[in-house]
Amino acid sequence: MYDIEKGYELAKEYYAQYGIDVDKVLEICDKTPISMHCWQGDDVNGLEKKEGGLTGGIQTTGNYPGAARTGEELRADIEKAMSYIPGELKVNVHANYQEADTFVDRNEIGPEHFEKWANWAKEKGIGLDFNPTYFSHPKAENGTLSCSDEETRKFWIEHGIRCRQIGEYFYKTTGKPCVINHWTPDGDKEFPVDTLGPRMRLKDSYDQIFKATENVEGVIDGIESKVFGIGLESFTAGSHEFCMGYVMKANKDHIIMTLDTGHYHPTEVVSAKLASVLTFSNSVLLHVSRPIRWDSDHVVAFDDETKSIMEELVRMNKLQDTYIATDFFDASINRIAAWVIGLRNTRKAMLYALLQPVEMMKKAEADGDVSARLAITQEFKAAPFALVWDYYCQKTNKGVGLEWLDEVREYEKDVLLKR
Ligand code: RNT
Ligand code: ZN
Repeated sequence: MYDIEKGYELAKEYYAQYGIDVDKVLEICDKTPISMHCWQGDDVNGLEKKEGGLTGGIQTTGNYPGAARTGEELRADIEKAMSYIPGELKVNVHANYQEADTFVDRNEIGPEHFEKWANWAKEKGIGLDFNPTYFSHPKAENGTLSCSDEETRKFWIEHGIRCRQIGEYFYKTTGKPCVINHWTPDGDKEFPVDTLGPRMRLKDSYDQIFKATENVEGVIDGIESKVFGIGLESFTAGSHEFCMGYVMKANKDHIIMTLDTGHYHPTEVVSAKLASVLTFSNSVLLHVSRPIRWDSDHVVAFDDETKSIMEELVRMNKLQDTYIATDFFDASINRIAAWVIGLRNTRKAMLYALLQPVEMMKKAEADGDVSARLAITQEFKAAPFALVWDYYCQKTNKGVGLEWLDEVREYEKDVLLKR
């Protein structure tokens, strides 16, 4: 290993030339929470005692061995991954990760079925986020919150209500606000004749869920849109316009938009949407993912779009008002490595964005000096950022460079392959 301290000192000098205080940047980066999704660990299968696989127009591909089969295994894997991810983390649980002794249906779940998660999080001093599961269930086959069958719709409304109550339980147990993401796959393979009816029902369902739980505390609600799902290619009830309309009309601080990086047409990017949404809303929930040609949910990369999103948040001074969560599921590689790579890349992009002379760039722009603006933004693409990243990983004891990889391989041999 090279002299990391020495590298850091040099990098500090480099950044100081531009008025950047690297120690301060590291503090901000370290304290900004990222919510780590639990579902990478078992390919979104969940822990319910029931048959039936993943539905809802999402898909994991690959059959790498070692997926977690129980809550204990999943939490152990999450802890293992967390030991290589610097910065504050929360864990994001889905409703189908309930741990009742026998099967409890979605309209009957309650805090008692999530005690193991809550106690574990409390013990570790981390916050929990939550998600209703409006998929992988026989009653979700013809839609959920937008379903024309009133009995079915009622079932799912009850599920949403219970999820907000569980969110409050997480808040009360951990002392940290619980961010709930509401996503329904509801849609159609073919073009429906009635496109308004499902939306009116979806709106009414959300209204009912929020009305019935208006007194819950410590919960923030993201409404997630999507362009299409597999088998639901022609129509999505919860489209971008629908969700944006819902959030803006609700005009409540706790109801915000969820922007998933895989949920738009291939040439659209979330980074370009943030400022417009934040003009009308104080906050936003991000699902950081990596779409390859479609919403494929590849492991987050240290790519241009992830960096652009973080740059936007830093430049708008909105990093602290944004809930950042990851959402990917790759079953073709070691699942712990998937978490570590994806979460480290998300954090890395945040640090990269923070290590830029934003005031200097803004001044150039305000002065109309467009040449300087371009020169500065380009210069920083090759700044000695990796020296700061390595130091940060060392300081937080999360493994420098590829150190974590051998340890994850050991864990695979000792634990995962024995499952
Ligand atoms: C699906 C959405 C949603 C899910 C999770 C598992 O397209 O992105 O957020 O990935 O609920
Ligand atoms: Zn998502």
